[in-house]
Amino acid sequence: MDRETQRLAQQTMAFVLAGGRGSRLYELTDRRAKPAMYFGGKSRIIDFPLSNAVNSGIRRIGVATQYKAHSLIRHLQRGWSFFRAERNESLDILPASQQLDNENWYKGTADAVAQNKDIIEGYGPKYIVILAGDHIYKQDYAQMIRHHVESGADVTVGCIEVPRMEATGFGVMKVDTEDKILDFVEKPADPPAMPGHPDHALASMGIYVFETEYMFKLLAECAADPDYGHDFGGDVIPRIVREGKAVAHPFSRSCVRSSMEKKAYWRDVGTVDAFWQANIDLTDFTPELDLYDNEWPIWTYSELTAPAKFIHNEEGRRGHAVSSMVSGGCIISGSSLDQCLLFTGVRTRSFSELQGVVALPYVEINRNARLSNVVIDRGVVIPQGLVVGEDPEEDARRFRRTASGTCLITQPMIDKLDL
Ligand code: ADQ
Ligand code: ADP
Repeated sequence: MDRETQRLAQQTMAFVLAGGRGSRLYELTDRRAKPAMYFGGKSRIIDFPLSNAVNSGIRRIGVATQYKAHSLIRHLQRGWSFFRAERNESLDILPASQQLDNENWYKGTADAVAQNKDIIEGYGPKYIVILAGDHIYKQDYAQMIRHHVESGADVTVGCIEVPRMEATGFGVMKVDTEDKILDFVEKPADPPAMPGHPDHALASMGIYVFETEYMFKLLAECAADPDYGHDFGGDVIPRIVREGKAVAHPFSRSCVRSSMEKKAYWRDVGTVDAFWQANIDLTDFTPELDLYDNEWPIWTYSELTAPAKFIHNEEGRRGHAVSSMVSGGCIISGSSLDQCLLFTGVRTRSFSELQGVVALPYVEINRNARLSNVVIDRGVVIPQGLVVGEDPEEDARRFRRTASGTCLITQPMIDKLDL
């Protein structure tokens, strides 16, 4: 990174929106916010935008929390407390309920920023980059801030090409040859295609760069509108597109790739299927996302654990795993694992056979279990002999089974089984 780009990052505050529930993860986000959801064996989703910010040279970060924020806040306190005031660094956790002058929770993403005006302005950042706390990707925000400054835009919106029919859940834009946004529609039922690419649409990643002063002036103007919905995608960005200069920043311009990664990687792991798939994909021979890239580390809090251990049981049955990722503190005893991803402290006991299992921390899998294509919530105890993945109807009765056949297993579902 050259000095000028570095300087821009130093003048920037990152504001991470981490208040959303992520309702399509069902029971996985009943008690925790989506940004606190686990990913990749050691991390939580929010570690990705936060690591991107730190690796981009941004040293001031605010995280707006709202929905079920307890485990998210605990994670931030344990893993993200290395910021030092004397080096002009800070990470502020900004829960909605703590704003004294307003008894409401954040009314939307733009309101989450507006309600923290004093705190943000107190740090005096020239630029602000607004981030969502719920996507998996590696991006150098400093490059995006530089693009913003060079183009003279009022706002710069991170964007990515997605299959057109998947774009119904995004803000979708039309741009000119200079990347100026000509039109922006939030979550269109029939997303407009990209010129020359009838099957693709240009979607907003929900990442925005502004000059701080301009943004607060604009948010105050928006608040005067009786129809204001307090949302960046729904209100603020369309208004700038109409009245000012909004520029699209293609993700490919600032995504970070290791020598192993062939394509730019960006995932919304917002459904049980997408979550299972993205985690299982990490076990591929050459995965699309390289978590072993020391040049762009994903910082996190991880418990101190003993190394993972693989043992024969007393009957001489080997505990072994192939094409799998096994975190610290796991003990694989006399069981076989193929294409599995185990988070910290998982125990698997003799004669269990696991294929395509994503087990969150401290799951216990007892003897003779046979599981395939499952996500198991933290701390669940799988009873002896449980079979999942062989009888779709039975699975659908007992667990949350998706249309493509992945089962989500939680402790209350296990407790209800008649075994
Ligand atoms: P959505 O996916 O609908 O669209 P939204 O619900 O606005 O996203 O949430 C964006 C981020 O803000 C998420 O990280 C969420 O956790 C957080 N959040 C939501 N409500 C919050 C609140 N009240 N307080 C604090 N944080 C909150 C947006 C844009 C689209 C864009 C997609 C990309 O509106 O244009 O395409 O993101 O995913
Ligand atoms: P994490 O996201 O770290 O896995 P947990 O799943 O342990 O967190 O818990 C998420 C949230 O739910 C925390 O606020 C925790 O205190 C709360 N919690 C955990 N277990 C229970 C329970 N059995 N009943 C009610 N709340 C719980």
